[in-house]
Amino acid sequence: MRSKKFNVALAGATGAVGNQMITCLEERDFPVNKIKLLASNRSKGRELIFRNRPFKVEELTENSFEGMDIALFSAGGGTSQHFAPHAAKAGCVVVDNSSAWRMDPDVPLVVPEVNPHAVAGYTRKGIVANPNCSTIQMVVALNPIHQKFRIKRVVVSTYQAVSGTGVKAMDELSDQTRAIMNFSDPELKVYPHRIAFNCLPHIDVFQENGYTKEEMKMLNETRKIMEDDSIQVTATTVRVPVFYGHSESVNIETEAPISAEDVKSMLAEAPGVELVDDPSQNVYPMPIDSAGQDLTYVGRIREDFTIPNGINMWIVADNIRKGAATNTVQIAEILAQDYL
Ligand code: 25A
Ligand code: L14
Repeated sequence: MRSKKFNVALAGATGAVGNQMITCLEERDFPVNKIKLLASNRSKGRELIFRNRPFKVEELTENSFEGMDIALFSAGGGTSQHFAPHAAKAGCVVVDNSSAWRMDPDVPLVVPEVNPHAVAGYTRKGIVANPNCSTIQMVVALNPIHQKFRIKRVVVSTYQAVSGTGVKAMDELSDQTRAIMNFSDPELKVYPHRIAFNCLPHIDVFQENGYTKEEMKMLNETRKIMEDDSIQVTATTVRVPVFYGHSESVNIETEAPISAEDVKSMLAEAPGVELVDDPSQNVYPMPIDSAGQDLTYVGRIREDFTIPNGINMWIVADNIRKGAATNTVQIAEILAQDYL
């Protein structure tokens, strides 16, 4: 046991992810000496509780990081782009939850169950990136299979919770649901269409190639984390009216012959994974059971009989916990234990 403690800054502390980061630091007993809660000037002065003590939220500025050791960022891409280099310059290592730095070749992109060794690369820019939520839960489940059977291609469709978009989107789903049940007109603020009682095949912005940015992240980030540019991923990402927990229907094709039993026995042992697969008892992963948990749940594992080496499965995790806050704090734990 190391007794060293760290000064920790949270940028975006008042958001859906930032709030959960506070809880994760508490639950995992992260060695915090001082904590500093940062957000935009809208939240300045608000009080948040850490370890039963109130702390005032301060406005995030370029000078917020003097004397801090580790900063966890979840305040959106633009904020990270601007402020992370200021933190790094002050000698404060950043673990960034936004999409801003993920594909920078000088910034490691880390899922602790898959590529913990990559954290070592933090020295190049003083930044480690936390992957996209949909990518994290997919690679936690697929990496053990890839190591043994070589995955050639992945076809994935996601069913993503509104909490990924932040607090405003959770309010939108509740407000619209309430409005519709009261026979009044639902208001549109965050999403371009109604999300209550609907599904939107649209997450993040559309690109010229017809895919959304979220869909392209699932290809590019998977390759970087699994350290294999030969793996193919084609994705359709869909927003569903669920508050917490992303679900994914995943089809894989492997180089080596593979059976459903192979996958079940591997995933039963895999770090960060829980097998939830007993269809005869109506047992399979669901987002409502994943909420508030840190594991990635996998079920409906079966052979794809339309190709030689194919498997279908259903992967579920809490997008705000394992998909964001927990994974970020796990990266910070590696930094604290092995590097700082
Ligand atoms: O660019 P990205 O990476 O794609 O990220 C986009 C958004 O996704 C969320 C996060 O939203 C982010 O803003 N996010 C990021 N990574 C994520 C991940 N891996 C992720 N979600 C899931 N998985 P969020 O709502 O969770 O968090 C927003 C936080 O960021 C703070 N913030 C925003 N701009 C900032 C800033 N902090 C410092 N400087 C800036 N320039 C934001 O603080 C929040 O903590 P806040 O003070 O802006 O909001 C406090 C409360 O006020 C509400 N609110 C937001 N906007 C307004 C507002 N109230 C009034 N008017 C507004 N215009 C918020 O709901 C919040 O409760
Ligand atoms: O981290 O669900 O790249 O709207 C951006 C889209 C987080 C989730 C990221 C959403 C995502 C967000």
